[in-house]
Amino acid sequence: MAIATGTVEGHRPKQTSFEVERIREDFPILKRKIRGKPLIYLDNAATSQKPQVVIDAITRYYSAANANIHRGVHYLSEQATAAYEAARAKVRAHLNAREDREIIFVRGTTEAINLVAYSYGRKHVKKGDEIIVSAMEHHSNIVPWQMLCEEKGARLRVIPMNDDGELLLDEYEKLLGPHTRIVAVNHVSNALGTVNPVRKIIEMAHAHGARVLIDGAQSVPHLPVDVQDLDSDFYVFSGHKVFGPTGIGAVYGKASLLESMPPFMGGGDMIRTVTFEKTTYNDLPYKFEAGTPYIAGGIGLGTAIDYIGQLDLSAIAAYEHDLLEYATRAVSGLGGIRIIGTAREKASVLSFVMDGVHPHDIGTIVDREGVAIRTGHHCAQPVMKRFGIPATARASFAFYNTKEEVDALVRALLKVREIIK
Ligand code: 7TS
Repeated sequence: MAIATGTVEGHRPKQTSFEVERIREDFPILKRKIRGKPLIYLDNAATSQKPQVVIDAITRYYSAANANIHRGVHYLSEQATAAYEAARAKVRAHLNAREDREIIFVRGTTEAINLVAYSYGRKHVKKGDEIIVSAMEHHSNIVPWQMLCEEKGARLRVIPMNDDGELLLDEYEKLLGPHTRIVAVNHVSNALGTVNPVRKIIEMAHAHGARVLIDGAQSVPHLPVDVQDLDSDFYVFSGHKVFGPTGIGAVYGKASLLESMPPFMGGGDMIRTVTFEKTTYNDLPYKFEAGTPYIAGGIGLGTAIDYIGQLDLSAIAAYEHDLLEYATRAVSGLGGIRIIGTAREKASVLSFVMDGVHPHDIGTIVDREGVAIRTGHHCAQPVMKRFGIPATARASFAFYNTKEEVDALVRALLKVREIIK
């Protein structure tokens, strides 16, 4: 039953090419007008829009199958449990994890990193140990590690980057040593768009016996991810950036590591037995899922994964690459613009500053033209500091964006120039 599985099977056959106009039909919000102009949504790194099938799956769940999971023996509860667990299986398959129990549902990337830092980190990191992050991390992949270091008397070390926004792997090699416990790096930078060589980063960490967490918030929406091929110890992402709902995301962790870790939060569902003397914990993944989870969110995420699964992902990657190149050429062509993040390997992010114009003014003026971009530090203040700027304007793309929309951005930027001379 569609309610139970939240599937888009039967929705349409797997696509073998990529037709953007057809794809756009799936996203109702793209028909909206903003101040009388068509919405041009270029803030996909912050959150992506949702296809109708995802919206429908959530509505159908609440209209016809709402019940608490893992507890009831009644029909609805069994149906809701089956749908939620089917979503977990979809996430497992999408990341090519070995087992469903290696997928833990959380609120999103931020909670995912906090879970690993709190549980794995507090158990394994001791005074004098070192945790390595990179110079281009989102605050969510800095602050939890910093808190852990403060608590344990450990040290946070940082992989530097060059002026193009590429990590310096020879410097990384020098940071690695007997004290390194954890390396935490993003796969794709939200502020620069850099695609990091995470396979190599993981291999180098493992050679020193360190564990690796990859922040996949910006990669899962754009690249195929295979956690077994990467040999990643932990890989985390947010549902809302992969065309699913907000408030749901996942931690992938190798079963052997998750087994050895203490729970993150205590409460219902994560226990096997409770007495006032002693509590024993549930099996994976439930040990890490205390309390009633976001059931509709999990089901919605499963549907989002089905949705991207029936698209031609290699055609999409090529399309997005082409769109980014087109946008980079068009925006740099305006003059007086500096692109922040010029790595050889990039995905779907165009950050820039304009001579004499504060990024916030760029954002406000282009918004009047119906163009939604993000301005600010993008929760990556150390990146701004590294490039000696307070903020950037950032256009970030998804597969439903078009060259015409890039042209509209360029026209809006010309307006900025007209207004602020
Ligand atoms: N890591 C990266 C690389 C991110 O881009 C983000 C969100 C997060 C972690 C946190 O994800 P959350 O879902 O838990 O909030 N990035 C952005 C952004 O670039 N603009 O808004 C949110």
